[in-house]
Amino acid sequence: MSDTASALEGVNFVAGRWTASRGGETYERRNPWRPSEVVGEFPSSGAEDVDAAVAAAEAAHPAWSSRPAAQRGAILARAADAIDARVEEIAQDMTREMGKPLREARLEAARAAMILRFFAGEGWRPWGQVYEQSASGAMVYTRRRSLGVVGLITPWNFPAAIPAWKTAPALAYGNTVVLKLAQDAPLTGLHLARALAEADLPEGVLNVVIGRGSAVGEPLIADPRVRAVSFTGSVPVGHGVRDRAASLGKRTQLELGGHNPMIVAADAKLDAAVQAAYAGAFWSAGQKCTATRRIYVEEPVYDEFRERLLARIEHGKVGDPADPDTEVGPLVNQSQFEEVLAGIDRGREEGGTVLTGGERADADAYLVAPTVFENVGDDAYLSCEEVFGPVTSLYRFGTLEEAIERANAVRFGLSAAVFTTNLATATRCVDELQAGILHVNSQTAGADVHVPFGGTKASGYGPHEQGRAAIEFYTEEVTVYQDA
Ligand code: UN1
Repeated sequence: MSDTASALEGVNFVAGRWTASRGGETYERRNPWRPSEVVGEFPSSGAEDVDAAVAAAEAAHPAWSSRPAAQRGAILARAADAIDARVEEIAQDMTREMGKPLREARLEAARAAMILRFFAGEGWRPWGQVYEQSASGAMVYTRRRSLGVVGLITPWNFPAAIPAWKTAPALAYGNTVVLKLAQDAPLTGLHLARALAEADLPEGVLNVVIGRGSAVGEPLIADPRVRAVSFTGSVPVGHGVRDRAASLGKRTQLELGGHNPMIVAADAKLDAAVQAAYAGAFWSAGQKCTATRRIYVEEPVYDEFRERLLARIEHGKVGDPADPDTEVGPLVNQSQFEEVLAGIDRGREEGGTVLTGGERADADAYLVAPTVFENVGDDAYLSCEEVFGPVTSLYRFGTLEEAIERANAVRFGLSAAVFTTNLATATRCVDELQAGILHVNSQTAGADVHVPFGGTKASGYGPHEQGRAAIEFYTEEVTVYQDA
């Protein structure tokens, strides 16, 4: 069905074929650690490619959706095996194309296999509920149906996990897919398509189109054959996607930014809190929508926490992401790098004090040293807006009530963490913190594959992703009154 030998050679995947874009245009992707190194040439696709991909997906839908769900699941399970067999290769490609440190890239590649495996199991789980009709006692039941063709628009920061966690449920529940991969990390996503192709996914069930948002995303959203759009990325782009898709009557799901707080109570285990702050703020160079952007520390332990966090930063390994010991690597590209440096400058201009970092850390790479601010005002830019890099701020607090109020005082609500050994403190935070994902004594980032993932407030829109929650977005529910 497909020529897997060419699967990773910088091509789209349309109707079961690895193919250049129709217009033949390409772009070069460079390694953010050594920007002179070209990782590969990829298609700069356009509306014609989207049209062909959507046509293939639409043609494939009737047969795919009528296949027994367990058989669809079996294909996902085989694709999971194919990914597991290549975790190292996928991780190396991810590191080269978008700079995620290898130690995290390996975990993420393995997580893509876990996601496929979870959704493979959905083929065996219930699709509806049985009731009695009130008047007659005859049966009335619900069942779910696939939507048809779904459009998935994925970011570069989790280039294995996010394409997997949108594609796997879409396919498991019987939809066919057009997946737009991020220009900054197409190779990792092609590995997912390759694994599914090797698992004998019928042609047209998954189609991958690589290119710019305006050239690929827009026609994909506008295409009348596309029933639903799931998007992960920035707030302004996401709102544009939602407004356009909603005006066309489409189902929409957005996973957007965050400005995630961590509260450290005076009774917390400080070493664990410091480790979680470091990991949450700096791993993946802070390029996670779940990264820790604000750390509120209770007055009696503030100085001690600050000292230990700075010591942890001293010992953290920053640099070449291909070195398996590296914890903090480069930012993904020059414009993100410039934006992060501009955010740091703005933090300084508005009165913030840089305790460490705050500057370029390598002559070639888009590397910014882990940066910690203090004395940042609650209304300052850094306290309110997402700077997508290794930048976090420390704040002192007096009472828990005050900490929760300040933690909630942003428009985002993705994740939040509290460190405490006091059950009442933990419970109050769980009750009152405005976030879709709450952590008691663990870092703000991270997502298990089998539980819902998604934010509140400006961080998300539509049903949550992952776990069984994904069925809400990728299916529609029908109610059947069945009389004899
Ligand atoms: C995680 O914290 O492991 O783009 C997942 C993001 C989120 C996913 C975070 N949608 O950063």
